[in-house]
Amino acid sequence: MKQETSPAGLPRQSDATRTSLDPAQIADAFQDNLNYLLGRFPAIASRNDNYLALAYTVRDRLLHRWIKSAQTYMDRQSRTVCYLSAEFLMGPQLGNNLINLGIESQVRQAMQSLGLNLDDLIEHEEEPGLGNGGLGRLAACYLDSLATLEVPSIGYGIRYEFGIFEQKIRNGWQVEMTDKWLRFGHPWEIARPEIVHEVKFGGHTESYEENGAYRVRWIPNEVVCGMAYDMPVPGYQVNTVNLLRLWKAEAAESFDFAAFNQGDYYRAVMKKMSSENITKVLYPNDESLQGKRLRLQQQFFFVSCALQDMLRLYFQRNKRLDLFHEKFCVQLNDTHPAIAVAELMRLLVDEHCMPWEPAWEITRKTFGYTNHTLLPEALEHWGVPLFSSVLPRHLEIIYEINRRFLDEVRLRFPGDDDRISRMSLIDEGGERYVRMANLACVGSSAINGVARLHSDLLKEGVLRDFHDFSPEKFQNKTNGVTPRRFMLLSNPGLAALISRSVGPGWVKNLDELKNLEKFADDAQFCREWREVKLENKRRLAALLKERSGITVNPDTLFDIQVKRLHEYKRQHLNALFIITLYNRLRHNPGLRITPRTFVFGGKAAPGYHMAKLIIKLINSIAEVVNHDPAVKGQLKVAFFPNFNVKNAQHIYPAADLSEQISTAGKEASGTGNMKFALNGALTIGTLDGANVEIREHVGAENFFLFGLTESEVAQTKAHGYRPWEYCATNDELREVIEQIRDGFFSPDQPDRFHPLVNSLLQRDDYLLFADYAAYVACQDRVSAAYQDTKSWTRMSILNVARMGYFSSDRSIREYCEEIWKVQPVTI
Ligand code: NBG
Repeated sequence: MKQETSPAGLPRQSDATRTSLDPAQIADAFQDNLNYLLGRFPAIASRNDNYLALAYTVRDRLLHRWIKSAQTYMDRQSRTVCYLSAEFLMGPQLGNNLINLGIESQVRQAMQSLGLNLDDLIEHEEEPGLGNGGLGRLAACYLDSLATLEVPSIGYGIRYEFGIFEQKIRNGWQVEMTDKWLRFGHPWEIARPEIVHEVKFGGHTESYEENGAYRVRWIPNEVVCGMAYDMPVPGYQVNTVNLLRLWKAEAAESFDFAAFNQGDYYRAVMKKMSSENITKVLYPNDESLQGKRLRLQQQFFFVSCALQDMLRLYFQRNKRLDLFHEKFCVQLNDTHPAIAVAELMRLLVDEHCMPWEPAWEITRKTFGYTNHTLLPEALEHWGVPLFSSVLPRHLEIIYEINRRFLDEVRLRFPGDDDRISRMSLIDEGGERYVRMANLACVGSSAINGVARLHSDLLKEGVLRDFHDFSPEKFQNKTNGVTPRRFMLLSNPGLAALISRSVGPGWVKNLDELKNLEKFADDAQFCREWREVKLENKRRLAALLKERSGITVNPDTLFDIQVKRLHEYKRQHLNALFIITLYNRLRHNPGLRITPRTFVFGGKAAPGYHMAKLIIKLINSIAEVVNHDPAVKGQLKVAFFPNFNVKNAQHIYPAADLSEQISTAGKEASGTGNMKFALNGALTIGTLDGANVEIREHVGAENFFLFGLTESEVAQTKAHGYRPWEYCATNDELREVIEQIRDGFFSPDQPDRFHPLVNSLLQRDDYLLFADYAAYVACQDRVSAAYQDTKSWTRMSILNVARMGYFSSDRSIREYCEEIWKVQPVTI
């Protein structure tokens, strides 16, 4: 990479130590940071000290590109994408930043010269777990692609003090520990005490007249400050470094001076503490948000900070607000930031005195909304009493948006009262609720789902009325993942083999993987392909041993399901199959099967009892199966604790088989499915989410498909689904269910799994029983296919070769062209 000139205004002398990419100078800079930033010297430096010294050294090398990017965007007044998301699962930063800067080998050399091992330091980093799962990780992949495609963009989110809990497994049960990611300092963020916005809460509103116009002022009863913390987001081998700006809540010092001056010092301090609660902790998903005032406060808090920040940036170069939507486009990552629609209206109308109509025009043109779920229970709504007590002015604004909107609906669909009540921003059937998805739809100019099937189902289902009303707003943007983190960084062996064979261009242009097809029958290449996989499996085996105490054999088929625990994802269907295999082995002592290692990983929401019981079931099966000599080493089950981005990077590269077995119509897209396939795993899956498109791309003959389709699921339910009948007519299934019911896997408490068994026998909401026979038959096909090493390797290569479409670069390019209308800006 060429050495850049220093951005104007920075002292030249210090540039070399802070920017040089020469190994000797990197080593000097490292020593400098160890001494002067950390106050340490080599003989006593801990691994954390060394990690921090290196992180600061690398950060310096990002900073001048960062400054240059910001300066360029300001000078050119570039149109900027603002990605609003309550979650960003960024993963560890050091390794990724080295790769994107293209300085890994120089830094490795520098560390070597100091007697340090780079991989050790990379492995030391704990990640900021500021998200639950796919939605937060998607936001992080998208930031990587935006920077790599040189698109001016800012991610706006929340700097939770405690991210997603850390999962421990004790006695087979999930135990949650607080995540203290800030404990040892976070070198990748820069605090911006001078970038602070005030956010109001509660109180009441008053109307007044000004120059003959009707105006409203909001008199809050609480004011909290949002302070910016910035993280640099470098693109891959470009000079662009974009910004992730996370907000932390702080007390507005001046606000409670009244209490303080009266000598009520304690009340003033209490107030400070309660303000700071707003960004204390991330809410785990899959838990009812009913009545969670703090969650609504979080959402409004970060959205208000973000919009005020955009206005601040806008006014640095513009005088009049009417071009705001030309300079900023704002994407709502699910409904969590949907309150932004009302907040932008408030800022424009109340604070900047703009008339309603042009303000509404700007607002609608500014926003796009991405829906990430079809599960009705996940659609956010807030009780009107709670909402009005937190955001009284926004409720008025929403009523006004709604009044005008429903007038339009009435004009188009006269007399259709049912439609009107369905489309209303307020649910009036019984207790009244504000419907956030409806607000997001009405306030956006584009609405998209995250896989083709999901986008189609949105139009036919949850968002049908909005599609009828404005079909032109609806689009699909199939998810993608970044090949930098999920191939180059996490699977260096595979990445090197691919680059040796087809050149390094695939990292930025993933369609070039297509060129691998011609190697699918090349014996030498296939051998190397298998060696890479085996080596990855060995490494995972070592890690599993360390984390779970379980010994697994890398020569067996690694069958992996890692993702959040949820009944719709059907980890328990996988468990039923394991027991089926186990029973076959028990009943037939001479039986030889394709030896398998089943690996699970994933967190259950702390309040989701059934999901936690499924974790206990998996571990209980492991306990029995792993110790039964009858299986003769042909079956192992392991639960990898604390699935997160860092662990994921060790897991995907080691998989032979990827389990994507959700009930059709439930998984919006899935992105783990893409990460597995890009690392050479074959998929066993249903026609759900992005599986449908993955199968089309890799070819039906290279994908293990089973199960009911979405419409068959709907039909089965419509005809009165009777799960117990499936159990009665399938001997293997019946035996499995009876074992679980009778305490075979829980001798210490035989009725432990009754809640699970009863829910399956009586309701089986996710149709495990209906899909069981097809799943087992498909798994038998997998076992047979794995026996033919040559053909399996070929399928694995073809999977990778044909997965180029699922790069987040492709997704982001589509968003840029079809929704955001933004152009790249070269730095
Ligand atoms: C999740 C879906 C996944 C999808 C990710 C990213 C939420 C609300 N949705 O299927 O369940 O891959 O979003 O789009 O977390």
